[in-house]
Amino acid sequence: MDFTPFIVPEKTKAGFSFADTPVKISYKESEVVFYGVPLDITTSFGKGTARGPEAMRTASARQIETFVLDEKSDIYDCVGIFDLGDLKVPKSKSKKKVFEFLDESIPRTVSALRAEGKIPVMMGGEHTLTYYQLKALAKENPIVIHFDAHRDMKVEYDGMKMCHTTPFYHLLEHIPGENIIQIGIRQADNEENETAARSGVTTFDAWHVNDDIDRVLDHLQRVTAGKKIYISFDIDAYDLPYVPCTGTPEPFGLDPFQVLKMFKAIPPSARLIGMDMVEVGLRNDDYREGTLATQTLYRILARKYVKP
Ligand SMILES: [Mn+2]
Repeated sequence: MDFTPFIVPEKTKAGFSFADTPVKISYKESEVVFYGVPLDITTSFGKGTARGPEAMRTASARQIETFVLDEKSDIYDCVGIFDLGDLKVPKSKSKKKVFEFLDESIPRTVSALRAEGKIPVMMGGEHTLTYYQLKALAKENPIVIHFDAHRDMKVEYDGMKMCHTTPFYHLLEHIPGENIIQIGIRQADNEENETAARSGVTTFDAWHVNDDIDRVLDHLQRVTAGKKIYISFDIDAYDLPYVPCTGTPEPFGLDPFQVLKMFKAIPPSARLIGMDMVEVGLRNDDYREGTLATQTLYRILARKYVKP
């Protein structure tokens, strides 16, 4: 594993590893490997997601117990967590140069982690980043569970092919639409809806979840049994009052109990091969989103499908 493209957690803005503990576990002992990408160059409305990794590291290291009360177990008894730190994204004015760097460094990191049997967890940063991580995992043929208020399936936006509203359109070149489940959707344009329908993407919009969650749970249980899975979680899948810092919050969203039910519907026979938590913001020392993002990640990490 090449550690050089990363700033070690102690030298990041937070100054801590994710879920920091007094006795650190080594990379070798770990099963789940976190890394941050503090990228915020194409977001169109609210800024602040460059501080997402900082929000999650600080909340997890300083505020949140590693004991997960509803699981009656410590997160470290569930999985070994190691944090690589933040990817050193070049400070270039050219978005093209930055994306070329990401397109090379993220797949290389993810492939190296998978070759060593690790589960990569990316802390964003804007949702654009999911494209680079998930593209590298496409050959493992995962079922992709995408929690978001938005489809992120625009062909381009503001003249940009790669940006925070387009990753899932471009991922359709690498992942069959039939293997993608979008949950919590409540904003998209008609073209995105048509792209999703034409590609065979399964959609449970926020009203589906609110009106009949059992149907969603049945589906998740059925299609993920015995399969490799990837979870992409945009924090704005949660309802607007839960997410005071993210760039594009939306009403009619999910609540944490609904999200937990969905994580629990995925059976132990599924196997997580990677995940990301993106669009988390930090403003005015408001760690509510960092806390919610961390607690969401803990609820996934406590599940049996997180064993390598
Ligand atoms: Mn979103």
